[in-house]
Amino acid sequence: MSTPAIRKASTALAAVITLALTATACGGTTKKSVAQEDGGAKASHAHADPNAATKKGLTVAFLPKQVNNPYFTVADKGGEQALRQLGSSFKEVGPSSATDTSGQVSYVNTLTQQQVDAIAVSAQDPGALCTALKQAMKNGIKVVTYDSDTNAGCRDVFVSQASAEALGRSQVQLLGQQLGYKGEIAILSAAQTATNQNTWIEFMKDELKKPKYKDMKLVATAYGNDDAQQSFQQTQGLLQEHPKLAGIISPTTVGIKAAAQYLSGSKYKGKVALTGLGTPNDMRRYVKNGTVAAFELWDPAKLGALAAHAAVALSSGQITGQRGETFKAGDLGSFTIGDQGVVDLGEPTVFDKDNIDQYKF
Ligand code: RAM
Repeated sequence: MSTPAIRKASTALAAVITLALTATACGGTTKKSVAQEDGGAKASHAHADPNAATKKGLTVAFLPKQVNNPYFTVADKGGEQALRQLGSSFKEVGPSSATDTSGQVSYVNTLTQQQVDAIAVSAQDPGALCTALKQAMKNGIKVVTYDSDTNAGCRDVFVSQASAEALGRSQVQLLGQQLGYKGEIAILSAAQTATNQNTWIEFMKDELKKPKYKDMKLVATAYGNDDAQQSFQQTQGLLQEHPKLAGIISPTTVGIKAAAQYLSGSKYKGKVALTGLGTPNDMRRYVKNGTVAAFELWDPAKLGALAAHAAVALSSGQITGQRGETFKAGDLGSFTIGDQGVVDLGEPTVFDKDNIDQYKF
């Protein structure tokens, strides 16, 4: 799990290494990124050429956490469409369970054997895919993580839905507003190893330390594994074990939908607050029937499209994954790579009864 403390430490270490290497790398002018330092798999002398022609006829494989999760269906469709517009090919492979890390590893190995040009992967676990992904990169395959990252050294670029910090803090802020900043709360997450959910949860806990939340107490974190039935049962369990529970945050589209379904058919409807990350299509009925007041998300199709553009920009040599490099992503505009090779899609949208009908995903 990537905690703020760990990230700080690795950034500091990377800064030291960067200083030591700046004098020798690429004639003394090119700084090496964190991703390169702790990865060791990438060509250290690669230079980005922002004016290089965009390659066509590439094959980019999408490997979501879970193929039968509607969120990834929408995200990967966005990737497919962008690739079609760019003159390249899309394929999608992946496990049907969000806790099948060895399945994800096998898919990476197969894609490496097939010599695809790039892989866009949403990682079920930050470390489990690393050996396989480094092998892919050694074979010249560009690796983009999207939605859920690996450790920074195991990919070229992470295409993030929004700032992880903003996402984590804002879910607590939304629940705080709904509860008048009082009461016991719980988190219903996805898989216990999921990088994205775990990073957001760290920021939620940090947000809760602020004085304004002194009367809000996190009493439990449960894991529904992005499985509808398990998430439903975990919600039921949370309410049984914590009869004073006032609110739940579920930072997963599968979890929030299942929790809303449970609350909506129970005596807790309208009494126990629920927020988190959901799709407008899944949540519309629960907003309209008074189970949920407000929740948030980004546009998954745009996330997939941005991952596709990043993969093609990497394969074309327009970017290498270093901080400060920029690339164009069609209608989405121009993006700059930030610290640790992270690119943010943008700000999430908060949905409530007043705006939810404007969104159809
Ligand atoms: C689920 C997955 C995904 C996450 C969304 C919010 O579909 O866990 O990784 O980004 O929820």
